[in-house]
Amino acid sequence: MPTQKTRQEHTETRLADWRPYPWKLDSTRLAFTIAPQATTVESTLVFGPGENGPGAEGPADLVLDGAGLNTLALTIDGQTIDETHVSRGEETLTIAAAALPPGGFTFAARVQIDPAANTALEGLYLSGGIYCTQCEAQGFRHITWYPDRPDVMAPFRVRITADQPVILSNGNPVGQGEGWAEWDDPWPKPAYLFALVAGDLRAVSGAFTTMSGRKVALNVWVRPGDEDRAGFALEALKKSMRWDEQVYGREYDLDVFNIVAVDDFNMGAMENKGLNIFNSKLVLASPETATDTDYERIEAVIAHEYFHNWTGNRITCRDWFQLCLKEGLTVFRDQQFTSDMRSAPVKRIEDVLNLRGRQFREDQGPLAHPPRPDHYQEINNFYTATVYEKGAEVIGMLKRLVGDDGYAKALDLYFQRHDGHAATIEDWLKVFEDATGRDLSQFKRWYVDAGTPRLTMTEAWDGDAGRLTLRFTQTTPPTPGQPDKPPRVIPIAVGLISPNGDEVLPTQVLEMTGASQDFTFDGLAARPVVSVLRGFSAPVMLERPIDAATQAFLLAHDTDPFTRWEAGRALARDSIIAMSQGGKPSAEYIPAVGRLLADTAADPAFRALALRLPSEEEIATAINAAGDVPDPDRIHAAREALARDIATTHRAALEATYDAMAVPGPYAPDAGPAGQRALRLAALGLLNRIDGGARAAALWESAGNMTEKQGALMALIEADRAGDALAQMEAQFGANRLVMDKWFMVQPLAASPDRAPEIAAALAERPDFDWKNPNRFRALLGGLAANHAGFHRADGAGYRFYTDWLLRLDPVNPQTTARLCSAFETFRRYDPARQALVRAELQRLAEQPGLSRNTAEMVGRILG
Ligand code: 0A1
Ligand code: ZN
Repeated sequence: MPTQKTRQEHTETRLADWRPYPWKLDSTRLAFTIAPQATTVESTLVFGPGENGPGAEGPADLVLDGAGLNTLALTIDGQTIDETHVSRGEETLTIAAAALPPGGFTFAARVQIDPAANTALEGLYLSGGIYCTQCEAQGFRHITWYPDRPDVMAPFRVRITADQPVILSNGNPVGQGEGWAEWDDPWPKPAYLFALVAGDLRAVSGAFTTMSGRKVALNVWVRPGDEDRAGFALEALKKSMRWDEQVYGREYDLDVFNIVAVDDFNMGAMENKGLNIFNSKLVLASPETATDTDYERIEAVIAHEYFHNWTGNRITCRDWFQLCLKEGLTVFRDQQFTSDMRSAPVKRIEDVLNLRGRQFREDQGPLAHPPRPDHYQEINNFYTATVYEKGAEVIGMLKRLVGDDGYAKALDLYFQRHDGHAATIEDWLKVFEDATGRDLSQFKRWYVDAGTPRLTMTEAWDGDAGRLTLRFTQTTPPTPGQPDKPPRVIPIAVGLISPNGDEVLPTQVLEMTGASQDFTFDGLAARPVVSVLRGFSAPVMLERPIDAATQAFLLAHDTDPFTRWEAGRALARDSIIAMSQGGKPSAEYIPAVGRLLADTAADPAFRALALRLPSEEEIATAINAAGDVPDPDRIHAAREALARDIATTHRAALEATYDAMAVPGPYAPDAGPAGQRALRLAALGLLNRIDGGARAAALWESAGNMTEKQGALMALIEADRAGDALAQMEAQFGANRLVMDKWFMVQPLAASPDRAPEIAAALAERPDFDWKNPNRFRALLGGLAANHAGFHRADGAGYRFYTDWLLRLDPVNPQTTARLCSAFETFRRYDPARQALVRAELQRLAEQPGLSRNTAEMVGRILG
């Protein structure tokens, strides 16, 4: 009987199967003739013998990737290829070795593609009349036949004919005329970094002189009419270029750097060589349309994409399993940049909140995977918080372990050794080993093991000897496919504080390597309070027996801003958990909030973070981690009750804070005034619980910027009196897509849970719910999913609505559909009735005929 292959065997790609490409691609020439339904692509690829291919291992076939191409011609050295030498797979074309001169040959193809029909937004597509491309991870195969893998790198020369005023590609412009342009990119690159843009665009331009004195032309390309919202992005680009020179010694390497904003984009932005393409929400900003958070994110993403020029483009990834090589490092670099531009402690707290909210959640559920996975079905499903944010945390730990000098030496060696190549995590760790002499074999576990370690700390105090012993124990729960986890290297930053509040031991990094390990501190006059995991020195969950009074002490006295904030957070979290389980808030918490409000010397941005209550999602996560079943309705009620208690107790101080934090004068998106606005809105959020929305209504009327407008609007929705404000916003901004995305998002997000799914459903009926636009789709569905009690409503209305729309989007845009499936990744935390409801929805997805590979993989993994 023939053996039947399982579906999984058919579709899974494994790291262990990677082999070098047998041919060397010396150059790539492309000629595009652009038309909406029939764009012609002519490609000329010059191949030479590969280092590991013909000669070394004998003659090799030429395997090219392609998907959805209408192939018009295929030649080798100008001769049509005999069909007997060609075989076709699902997404491949194989030309037999017998048809290939072993010393090298030129492969040429002519294909036709249909950008207007491309709703998946992979390859060449149209966004609001602008032709643009998205080729990471495997979009280039939708453009033409090619070795679409990151380790095949070549210089590109591209000629584009299009009836469009602006025509762009990678590299430097080498010629242009009426309806055509030619671009040359001398830096060898893989296909995923290719880009093309053609359309009616306007540039907001500037210039940058590099450290060696070369002048670079900078352009931010936007649609006519959007020019006045592109200046901030341009300035952020200049700051990024300077920072990368000053901090990493990295200089830009072309004559021009172009950024293009498009409205239809599956992700945030893309680092195509010399031609970054951005989701317009990460470029366009004005005080009236963008919030402080938007401005900070634009600055960070502009930096992120620019930094990829070295960490991603000049040094790329050998294969997609190494994705965190470029993404973890580039996130780490953009985090460093933001810390330097703004407040480092505030940035660290924000990053930890994001990590815990998205990555810890991922690590605790069925989608858990290591930063470097070793198998996948659909690579686009691995652009995850684990690859990006945990990938960055791992680099932060490495830097903590080897020190700043060791890190700088290792990075210099990395750029020197791997420039122009496609590298691996092994290469990355080797430069650290070679530069510092350390053995990183145990450290590598962070890259290859999934799951968040649980770190337990207990204390033993010997008063006679003046000795404190800290015992740490680590365990990592099983994750899919990885039942047992050996111990990891964990850098644990510790400080000791004397009972009078003075620091007796400044921060020290303890290096834990065993499953259980003791660290001793001698010569102590009195038992100190331990401040542990300072700066969040490792991405672990820390458990320690600690009473509320000690937490309050740390909130008052800790010199490390992260652990200080964390102490207050723990008090708030424990209070809400206790209340949701029928108990009372910690007696320490509400007085501690009073002290925080009185501490006017502290940075407003820090105080805003400390004042903000943990989200319902965070509470559910904590209840689940403690082995209990979270009840979304009770969590919601408890959080509301605590907010009301705080507002009632501290009304006067909150009002004073609200008034004091008004920012006079014109709007500036800088960290200082943004922090004041954040604190003001945090105070408003609490007061809103007891003033019936009066203050929010007044702020809505007076606010001159979107930060305060959106804050007021959310508060008005929570107070159930937002009707007029929503109508005004629609009247004023109905034609502005980005502002209307906010309008669609805040309504299901801030609505009372008992109405959120119905509100989302009503919004989905509107003609301006342009659901094929990923931003609009994510605004509405993401807004609902972020309303914890609303999404998880016991009758399953949230789950049903959400699934109905995933089913509708999947055939149109599989990538965005698959990403949004992660809303269900936590379903096993909840009670059996909710679990059954989610399971039924996931089943409904799984059984949909023709479900995309992207979504099928996500649903399959979540169902387990
Ligand atoms: N490399 C980009 C993110 C990105 C990834 C995939 C995309 O399409 C599937 C698009 C963009 C970054 O890290 O910014
Ligand atoms: Zn990136």
